[in-house]
Amino acid sequence: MKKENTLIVAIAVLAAMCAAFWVLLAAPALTGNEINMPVGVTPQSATHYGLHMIILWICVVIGILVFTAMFTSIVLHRKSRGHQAANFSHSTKAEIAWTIIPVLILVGMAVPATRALVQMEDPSGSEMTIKITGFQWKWKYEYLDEGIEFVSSLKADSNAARQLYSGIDPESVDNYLLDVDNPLVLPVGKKIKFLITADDVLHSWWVPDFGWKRDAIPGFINESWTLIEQPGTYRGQCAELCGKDHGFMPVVVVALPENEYQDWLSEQRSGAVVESATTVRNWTLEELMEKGEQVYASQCSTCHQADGQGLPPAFPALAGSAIATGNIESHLQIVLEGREGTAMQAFRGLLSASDIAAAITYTRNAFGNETGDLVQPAAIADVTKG
Ligand code: HEC
Ligand SMILES: [Cu+2]
Repeated sequence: MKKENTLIVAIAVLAAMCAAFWVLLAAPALTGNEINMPVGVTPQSATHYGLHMIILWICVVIGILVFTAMFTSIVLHRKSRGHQAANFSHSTKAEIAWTIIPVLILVGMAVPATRALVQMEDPSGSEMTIKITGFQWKWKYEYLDEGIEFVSSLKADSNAARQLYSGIDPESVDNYLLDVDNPLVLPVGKKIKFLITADDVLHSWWVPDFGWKRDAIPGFINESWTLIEQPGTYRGQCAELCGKDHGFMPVVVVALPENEYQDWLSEQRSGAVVESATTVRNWTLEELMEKGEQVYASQCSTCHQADGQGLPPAFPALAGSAIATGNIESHLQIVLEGREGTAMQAFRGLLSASDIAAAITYTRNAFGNETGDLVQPAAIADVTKG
């Protein structure tokens, strides 16, 4: 009779645990929310997903065995039933078993885990290299083999909606806080090496569908790689708390088939030609103000604020600022070279000559700074080249 009872309770506990587990697994299908990690679109992400599933199932089996034994003993061998404790001590067989079995399980898990680590750390055989630099609060991408580079920051509609008291419903913005002005465009089916660093503080470049994230550390260059298997748009975020706008520097990667990627590359190259033509001609004050307003909104307003009032003492106001209304030389100096040891970064090499000229012209004439001064892209190009 007693043996039968034990069996019944054990089966009941087992059944309850299996039921609970299946409810957990089925929940995402029922609610539409994915609780498992994504399978992703790269060899690494597939490896990580497989590894994660193997280890999950090992844990599930161990969990069911341990909890079944535990609850069976608690229920059937309880004191109120008058159960007598066994009084043996030491069992060499049991000790050998509970040492060897866990060691085997751990070794069994270490083999695929080590393989995944080795795969992750091996950028050999890559066909192109992208350098990624984290800034407060944007990413700069350099195509080292192509001589193309640009800055990628939060898209204007997200940026407008996220301002305090903007009155804009975030639900009305597509991909709110997960969209950028210039996504990183990459070809599919090519092994791509990344060199990842930062200009100011720690950041971390993370696209969940690629299966890894890598810290961006000032003064260090971290390496990683990817091989995107499916065309598409993949979104991620900065994954290292990097200051007040950490939540506003998303990562967007657009993966294109090789021929479309080549088209994009040649478009970028002709864009560079257009940009050098714009630096040669003279701009009007209206043109510079119009462009300057956009550049200011995407590059400067996170710190100096949309109305130019800044957030003193950390971020000075540009409205009425001695530098923004004073001598142009020192204004150029701080915008091009930044200010060592502060969040004011060097925009030389980060923005194009026409962007910098427009931002400076704009800040010298907006927010009541009516200097009437106008800085030409050609003047910036002269300084930044020389
Ligand atoms: C990440 C934050 C940040 C961003 C983005 C930023 N600045 Fe600054 N800026 C600062 C800080 C901090 C200072 C104060 C530096 C110091 O202590 O001297 C500053 C100082 C300045 C000053 C001098 C103001 C004064 O009166 O002392 C000017 C001009 C200026 N920034 C222009 C710009 C322009 C133009 C842009 C966009 C192209 C920009 N900044 C983007 C943080 C920022
Ligand atoms: Cu960051």
